[in-house]
Amino acid sequence: MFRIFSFLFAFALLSQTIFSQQKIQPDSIRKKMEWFEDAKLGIFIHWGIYAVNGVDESWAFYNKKMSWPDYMQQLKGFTAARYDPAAWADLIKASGARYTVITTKHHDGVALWNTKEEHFSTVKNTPAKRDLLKPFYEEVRKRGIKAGAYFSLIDWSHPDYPGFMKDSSRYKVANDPARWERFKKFYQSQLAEVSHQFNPDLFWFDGDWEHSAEEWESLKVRKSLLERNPHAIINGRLMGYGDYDTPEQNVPVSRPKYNWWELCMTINNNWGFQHKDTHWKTPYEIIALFADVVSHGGNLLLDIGPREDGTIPAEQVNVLTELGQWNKKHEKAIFGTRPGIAQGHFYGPTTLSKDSTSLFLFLQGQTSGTILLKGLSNAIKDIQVVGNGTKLTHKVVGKISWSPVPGLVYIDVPKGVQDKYITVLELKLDKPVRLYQGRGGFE
Ligand code: FHN
Repeated sequence: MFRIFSFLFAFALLSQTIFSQQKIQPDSIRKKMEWFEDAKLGIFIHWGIYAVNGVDESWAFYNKKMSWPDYMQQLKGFTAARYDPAAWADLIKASGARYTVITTKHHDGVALWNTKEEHFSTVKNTPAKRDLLKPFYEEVRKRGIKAGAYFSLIDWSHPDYPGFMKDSSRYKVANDPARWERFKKFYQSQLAEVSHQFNPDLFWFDGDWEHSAEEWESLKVRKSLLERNPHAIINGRLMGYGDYDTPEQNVPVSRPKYNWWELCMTINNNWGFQHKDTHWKTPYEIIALFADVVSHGGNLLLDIGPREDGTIPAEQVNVLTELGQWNKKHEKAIFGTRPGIAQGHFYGPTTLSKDSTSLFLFLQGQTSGTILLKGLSNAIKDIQVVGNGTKLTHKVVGKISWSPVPGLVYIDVPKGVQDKYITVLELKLDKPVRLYQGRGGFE
C-alpha cells in the first residue's frame, strides 16, 4: 500500500513538473509539428558584431571580459563585405538540412534588419549598411528550406532593459514598472517587425530565464505570432509557452519525455566566430551525434558562425558538406523516420520507418564482424547496407518454437561494406516492429 502511495505521489510530482514547464498541449499542435518532426536537421547561424574581434557573443561585456563601449566598437568593423546569401543557402541545402535559424538579434541588441525602433542595427550602425536577413530568407525559401528567426528576449544594450552586467542591473521591474512597460513595448514591436517582414516558419526565442512568463507576456506574444501565421512553430524558450524542448550542447543520454525536441550544438566550442577557437568536432563526430539524436526522436540544430565579412570558415563548410554527402546516401534511414528501439535490444543508434516495417541500425566507427540484436519478435525478410545495396546474412539462435521469447539475431557484417563515417543497415521486417521485453525463459 505504502509503495503504491509513494508511486502515485512521485507520478503526481513528475507530471506537475512536466506540465508547469510545458503549457501547450501536444494534441493542439500535432498537425503543425509534422514538418518539424520529419526534418531532423537544421542549421543554426550566429552572426553578429562579436565576429569582428572574435569574442563571446554578447557575453563578453556581460561577463566583463571587456567593457560595453569596447564591445560596441565592433559595430565599426562589421562589413558583411563578402556576404553571399545564395552561397549560404546552397551550403545549407547541401548539408541536407530542412530548416535554418538565423540570429535576428542576440542579447547585445544589434538587429540584423532595418528596425524602425531607435536602437542598434547593422543598417544604421555598421559599414554593412543593410538588412542582412531579407536576402537570406529569400534564398533559403527558393530552395525549399524552412526559415527560422532566433530572437533574444534579453537586450542588455537597451536603456530600458533591467539586466546589464553579471553583477549589476539598471533597475528592478517591481521598482519601475513604467520603464519595464516601455521595454516590453519596444521588444514586442521589434518582434512584430520580424514577424511581418519575414513571416518565419519558426521563432527561436532565447534568454527567457531573466523574467517570468507574466513579465514577458509570453502568452500574449505567442498569440500575436500565431495570429499572423497559425502554422508558425515556437521553440520552448518562452517560459513554458513554446512547442518543443531545446537542450543545448549535451546530447541526452536517454530519450527525453517531450513530444518534440531539438538539440542545438556548436561545431567547435563557440556559437559565433572566434579566431582562436580551433576545437573542431570532426565530420565523424558530428554524424555520430546526429544519428544518436535522431535515434532518440530529436532534431539537430547545428551551428555555424560566419566571420564579420560573411565568409564561413572552411572547417564548418567541410563538416556541412561531408554531413550532406552522408545524408544523401542514408536519407531513408534519417529523414521522416521515427525513434528507434531501446538500447537493450541493440547497443547503438536505431531508427524506424514511419510504418515501422524497416529497422535501421547505425554502426559506430568501422564495425565489422558479427553484431547482435535481442528481443526482436519479427521475422527479418531482408538485410541490406543502406546506400550500397549489399545484402547481408543473419541467423536466429535459441528460438524455442512454442515460447514467445524470440531468439538472438546475429548479423554478419563483412569488411569492405563500411561507410567512411557511419554504416547503416536496413532490416526489412515481415510486419511492423514487435519487441519482446520479458525476462526470458518459460513464460
Ligand atoms: O546565451 C545564448 C548563447 O549565446 C547562444 O545563443 C545559445 C544558443 O542556444 N543560447 C544562449 C544560452 O542558452
